[in-house]
Parts: sequence; C-alpha cells; structure tokens
Amino acid sequence: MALTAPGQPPTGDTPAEINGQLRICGTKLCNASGHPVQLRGMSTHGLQWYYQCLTTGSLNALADDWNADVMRISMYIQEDGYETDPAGFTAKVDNLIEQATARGMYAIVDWHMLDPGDPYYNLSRAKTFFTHIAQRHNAKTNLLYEIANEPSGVSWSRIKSYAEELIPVIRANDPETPVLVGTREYSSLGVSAGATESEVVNNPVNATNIAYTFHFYAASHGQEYLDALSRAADRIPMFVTEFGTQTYTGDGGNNFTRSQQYLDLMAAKKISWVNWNYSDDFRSGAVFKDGTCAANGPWTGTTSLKPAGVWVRDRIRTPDDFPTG
Ligand code: IDC
Repeated sequence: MALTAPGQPPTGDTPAEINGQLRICGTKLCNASGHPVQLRGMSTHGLQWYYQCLTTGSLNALADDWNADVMRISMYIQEDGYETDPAGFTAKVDNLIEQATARGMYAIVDWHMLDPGDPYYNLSRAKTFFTHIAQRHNAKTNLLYEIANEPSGVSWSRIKSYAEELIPVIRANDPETPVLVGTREYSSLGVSAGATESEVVNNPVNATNIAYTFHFYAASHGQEYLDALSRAADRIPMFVTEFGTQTYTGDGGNNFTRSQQYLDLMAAKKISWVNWNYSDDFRSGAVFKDGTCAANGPWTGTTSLKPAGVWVRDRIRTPDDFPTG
C-alpha cells in the first residue's frame, strides 16, 4: 500500500497513512496535519535471538489483529548483536522496516545499546548504521530513530553530547525523521539514580524534532517514576519506547493495576508507548507462550498469549484517536 507523501492529505486507513510524516511539536508528537497523536504498539525482542518470531503471519497479526500503530525494531549492539555482523543485522532491520511499512505501521529503529552503558562506546558503529538507514529509507514517512536504548553509568551531559554528535550525521541524509534520545540510568530520566527529570528539562539536547525516552516496568517502578514521567511530559516531549507490566527483569508477576495507572496518564498526555516484547521468550513479559514461534503461531486472537500479552493486546486494540484535517 502507498504511504501518504509528505505534505499530502491521507489516502488510506492505516496509522501511517492517516497520520503521515510525524514531527515533534512543542511537548507533543504531531501528525502531518499538525495534531498531537499517541502511538501504541510493541517492541520486538533482540533480533539476534527472536528474529524467527517476526513472520508474515505474526507481523500481519500485529498490524491487523492487535491494530498496532508502531513496531519497535530492537537491534542489540552487544550480546551477539550488531557488532558481530553489521551487514547481517543491517539487512534484518532494512527488511523489518519494509515489513512495517507495507502494513501501514510506524517503525522505531532501536539502537539497543545496553552494556556497556556509555553510548560513546558504540558511536562510530552508530554513525555507520544510521547513515545507511537514513540514506536508504529517507523517502519514508513512517520512521522514528531511537539512538540510545538505555544509557547507564554516565552523566546526562555525556548522553546529550553523544546525541549532538550523532543527530547531525543522521539529519544530513534524513532531515525529517524524529529522533528519540535515551535518558540517564536505563532511560529513567535519571530517577533510578535518585535524580529527577530536571537534569534534562534544564539542559535539553540542542536539536529540533527530538523526544526523550522513558522506560518503566510496573512491578518495579512505582509512584516516583509515574510522577517524574507526568511532570516531564508537561515540559519536554516524552516517548515511552519500552515498558513492561512485570519487574525490570522482564519477568515475574504482572502489576496490571499500576500498569493501568501509567496507561491512563499516557492517554491523558498523549505520550506514545511501546510494550516489551513481541516474542515467545520464557519470561512473563514476552507476550507469546513458549514454542509459539517455532510452531509459526497461531498468531491472532489470544490462544497463544501469556497473561501480559492478553492484557496489552486489549489495550493496543482500544481505538485510536487520530485527528486530521
Ligand atoms: C532483556 C531480555 C532478556 C535478555 C536481556 C539481555 O528480556 O531476555 O536476556 O534483556 O540484556 C530493559 C532492556 C531490555 C531487557 C528488558 C527486560 O532494554 O534489553 O530485556 N529491560 O529486562 N530495560 C529494562 C528492562
């Protein structure tokens, strides 16, 4: 299906067709007609481990049964990820971008740096990778670039410097795609280290068309996190590119009550969100039951889903509110 060209009115009924090229406007994410929108969807697991969960059937289900607006393509750099085979992982990401595009979903290209937590460790790799992505996909209007999944053990000013080095490299080839910047201590806005969102609010990245990321796991992260996200969203553009209904290990019991409090806040403030993760890993946060991917489904409905999957599918299926015109 054809995507809406930049500056043109929508021509179809998928999320990417209705909304077209996104842009950060003030503290919100806006569609091509300048209205704030909230995107909701799923993150893949690491492509080095769970690429086999991303089949024609599972991606169709994500778009047409889950009604996801956005798919986050989680490409780890370490842990047998990108650094071991740059060409191979780049080809996988290229393919998944095309798959999301063909189904009318937005795609977040997630540079999933995690350990080491200093984003500079992978800066030259990031420049190489994002230069390719930006050159190859710059005509698309359905992308977002997440340039640092979860920095840790470094100051906010170092993360900010990293962003200010990488963003111009991306923009030289793709001036339109919004960029999502990770925050201190596992994209907690510094809260996990006892700080607050003020370190970002008072010292923002010197670039336009960017948002900041926040990650939470509802069984681990309570009122302090919720309040920080709420305050931050009134001052700076926020995008929740990863959350779980369980603990930060991606495992353990679900706290759906706390999760719903976050979702209510994010709905009220139009904060986009992405849940971790669309795979059949054994942990409770992987939405599919063990063995689903090897059996290639069933992908639609709830028979293959763990409790977290049933819960989050319902919430992604809640009708979108995409104002146009
Ligand atoms: C976890 C995966 C697990 C994997 C581990 C490797 O669930 O299978 O072994 O990464 O590092 C994050 C990270 C994300 C984590 C996830 C759950 O971005 O990579 O996935 N999590 O622990 N931040 C907070 C939680």
